[in-house]
Amino acid sequence: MKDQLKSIYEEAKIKIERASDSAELERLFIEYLGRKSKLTNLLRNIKNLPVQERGETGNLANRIRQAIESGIRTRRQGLKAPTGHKTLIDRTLPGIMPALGHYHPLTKFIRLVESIFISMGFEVVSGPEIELAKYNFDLLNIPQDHPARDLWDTYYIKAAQGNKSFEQKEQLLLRTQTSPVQIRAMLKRQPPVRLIAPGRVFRHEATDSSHESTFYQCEGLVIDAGVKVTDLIGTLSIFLKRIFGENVKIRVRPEYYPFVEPGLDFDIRCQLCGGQGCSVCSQRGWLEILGSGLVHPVVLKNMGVDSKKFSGFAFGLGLDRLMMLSNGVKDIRLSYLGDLRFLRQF
Ligand code: FA5
Repeated sequence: MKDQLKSIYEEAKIKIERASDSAELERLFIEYLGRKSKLTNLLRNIKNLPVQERGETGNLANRIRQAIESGIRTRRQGLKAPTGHKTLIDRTLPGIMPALGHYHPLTKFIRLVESIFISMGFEVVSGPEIELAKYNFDLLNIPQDHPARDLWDTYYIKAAQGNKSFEQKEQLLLRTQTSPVQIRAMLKRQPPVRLIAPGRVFRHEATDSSHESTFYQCEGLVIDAGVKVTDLIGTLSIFLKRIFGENVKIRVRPEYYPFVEPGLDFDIRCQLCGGQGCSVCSQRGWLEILGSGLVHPVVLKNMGVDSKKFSGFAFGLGLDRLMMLSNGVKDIRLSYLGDLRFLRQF
């Protein structure tokens, strides 16, 4: 609809510039702003758009309506102005509308995810992308030299040789997951806690249609008295239904993560191939979208939480994959190419 709106504006602008008398302008007024005009028709249809598109499209339509109206008004005055002297600048021409940008599809999707969790009583927190190994691994129950570190292909950061201004005392890395935010957040909080932490993560991985080396995750953490696996499954099922609708097909299966016990992976029926199998779901018909589980007692202790009084669940959503499934995007890499032909579709 945005493209239609823009082309109506471009067409009207040219016709208004070329109008030779007031009668022609009156006719253009009816053609572009009248009750039966294409623009008014589009304005009426905005209510049928998906909720997340309505605001932005409505805003654009109203701005175009105002620009056409003011173009006709300015031109009318120009036609009435006394003639007889030449000017180098034609002040009666309608202004040029600046190109309108919009948020990246991932940004829009992250805001949608945040709004759903906020409506369930979660707070939104953030953590650093350059992280200390102790938060990314050690305090998450992954000691140095433990084979579980191999689950994540990590970019480590070394101080430049001979750089005296930067003395590296602790091991730095680009965080491989948003899980370290769990620990950082709990250093300043006491249960009960309900939080999410969306953000960028980095892995030294070969890319394909569902894997990137830089991508977005959203961590979730709930700690309270008596939190159970059923609370975890219930919360995430509500979230996924809010994104994909009531009929979404979810599959929960056991998985190992050192910082939870038990650990669970959530898969979603691939919305791109309807479960038939495609390159995005590696011909499986299901796509893994998140890891989760009940917070391990060792991690609760590292957070300063008494595991005899409290329990909790945590999860890490793959935001890129969810955005792809929700928008029918067939390759994760499209999000990071900066190709306007892709971006303009959102
Ligand atoms: C983790 O990163 C765990 N921190 C998740 C977790 C949090 C488990 C809390 C338990 C408790 P994993 O490596 O599976 O797990 O990544 C989580 C999600 O990120 C995956 O389900 C997937 O949707 C997404 N993901 C993983 N690797 C990539 C990648 N290379 N490109 C795009 N998305 C990815």
